[in-house]
Amino acid sequence: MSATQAQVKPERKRSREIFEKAEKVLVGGVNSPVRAFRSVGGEPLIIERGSGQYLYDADGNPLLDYVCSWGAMLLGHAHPAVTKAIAEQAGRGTSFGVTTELELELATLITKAIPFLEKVRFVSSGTEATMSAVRLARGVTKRDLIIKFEGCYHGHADSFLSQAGSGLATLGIAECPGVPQALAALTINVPYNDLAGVEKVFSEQKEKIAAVIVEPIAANMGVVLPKEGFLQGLRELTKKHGALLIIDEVITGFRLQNGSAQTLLGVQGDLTTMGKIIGGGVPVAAYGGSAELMNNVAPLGPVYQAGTLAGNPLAMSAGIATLKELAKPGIYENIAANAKKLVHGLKNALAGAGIAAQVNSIGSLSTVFFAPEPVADYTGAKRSDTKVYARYFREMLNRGIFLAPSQFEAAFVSANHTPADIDRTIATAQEVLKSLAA
Ligand code: HOZ
Repeated sequence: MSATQAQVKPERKRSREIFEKAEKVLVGGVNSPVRAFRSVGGEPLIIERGSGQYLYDADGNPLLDYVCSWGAMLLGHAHPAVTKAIAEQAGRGTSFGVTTELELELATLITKAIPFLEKVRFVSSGTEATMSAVRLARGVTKRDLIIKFEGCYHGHADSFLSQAGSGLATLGIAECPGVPQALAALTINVPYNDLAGVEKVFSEQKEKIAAVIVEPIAANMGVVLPKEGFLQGLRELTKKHGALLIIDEVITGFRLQNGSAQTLLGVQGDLTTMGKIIGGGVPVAAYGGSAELMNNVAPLGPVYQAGTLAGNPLAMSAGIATLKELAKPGIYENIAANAKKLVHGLKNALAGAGIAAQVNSIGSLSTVFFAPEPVADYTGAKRSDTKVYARYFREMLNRGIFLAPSQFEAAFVSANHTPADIDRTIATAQEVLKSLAA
């Protein structure tokens, strides 16, 4: 029996009991559908605590975590500096509903790292950030239509719930009931990487398009990279037609380097949305852009947006501690080296098992698609064999490795994952993939 086989099927009696009780009082036993493991099967996890790169379930089983709270925990769980900052702030008060210097500090860290963001507004979730950015774009351009891309996910605001990635892709919800038809009609979907498709929409709709919203690296249909020239083409088309370009960096902000993915990819949006990492695991998100644009937001302008807990001091403290850690030399290089080793190992493991698959990746983000052809858009992502992904997920989980519980999400490597963790993951994947191919 190998080392990885020895850990097969850990006992999760207490977790099961908690989940069964949770199902009675929480919808589906969860507070976000992706946690319900519906597309991969098996029992949803109940987590008791996290430390570094590990989660520990309610039965005490350790899990090497590649979900990292859907990307928020780039520094791993319970990072000492982040924990200390939160604890100290908790002792001073958790919410005032009035401005603190902490908001200035986090805004300064963000605008210094991403100089084309002159002003930001903090909100509490990625959904709020993208929804507010679209409202601002509509308010400024006095136009109603938006273009988004199939398989991209920008949170759960009404405008974004058609042909969306993440949980909607996972559950196969193409159009969401409850979104008024009149509102849904204002969102035009185009395949990711299809610049000609965007051009066509602009030529048909001329001056009606307020904004194009895009993930600079799609990570909610699994990881899909932008083709060369795609983002630059969006930049040119939006400029030419007087629309705004909203770059949704809720996943990519501060992920690939200490700042924006836009800088790496050679594009600059009019508005940028961020979340996850900038809150260090506490609810923080933001949208920002030039002062000229952002000054249209209330109280300086008429585009209204507000929140009792926006800029919350606990959340700001966690964000500040996180961004200070991320500014230290070598962090991103280390994460990227481990992530590269993982991707290389997974490709070899897939080839060794004789499984035709694609491993899309950049920096700490990656997805294994069980598809023989390259995946460059949502149609390609949906060609992946999700039943095989589900078995792969379950067998890895049985061996203590927690991957995204859906084909249409990314795996995240954190600053805590070590070369030894990566070696163990690859060895486990080799074993699992061989068994899947058998
Ligand atoms: N925001 C994440 C996107 N992949 C999913 C988290 C959730 O829906 O709970």
